[in-house]
Amino acid sequence: MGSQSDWPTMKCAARVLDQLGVEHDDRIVSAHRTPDRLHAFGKGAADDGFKVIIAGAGGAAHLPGMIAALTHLPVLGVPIQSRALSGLDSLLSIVQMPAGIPTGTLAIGEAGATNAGLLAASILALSDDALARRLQDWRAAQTGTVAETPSDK
Ligand code: RP5
Repeated sequence: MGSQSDWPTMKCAARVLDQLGVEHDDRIVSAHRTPDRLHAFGKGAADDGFKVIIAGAGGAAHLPGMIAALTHLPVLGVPIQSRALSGLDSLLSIVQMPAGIPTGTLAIGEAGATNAGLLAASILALSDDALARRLQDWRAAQTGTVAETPSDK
């Protein structure tokens, strides 16, 4: 993620990966404030054993696209809900990538972070049958939480 301030949102991705038993490494890498860290991380990610990268950033959200420019690994971008423009700035910064450097773009905020975790797990599950079963179980459990009728709690 681009900042410590992104962590409350990006925790949602970490939480779902924990639930699915997927190992993850949570880091702050800012495209603007730590460009050398960004370059080293993006260039080294594949050799360092990463398989999928979830990049959350807000405002002028260049982090996902810049990481995608530096690695062939799949990059999933999460637009953080910014204070000034509610995340529309983040969304547009991430989604409009030029042809040739794909960056998957999720929804703004916590839903996007949760779904980025699930999507990363789906990608990893293509070559991990046990994870595929855990993912199916997770989805079934979610379905089981949805009541057929509303209640006054
Ligand atoms: C981006 O700037 C970060 O991803 C964050 O969403 C936004 C604001 O960062 P802070 O000023 O809160 O550190 O780089």
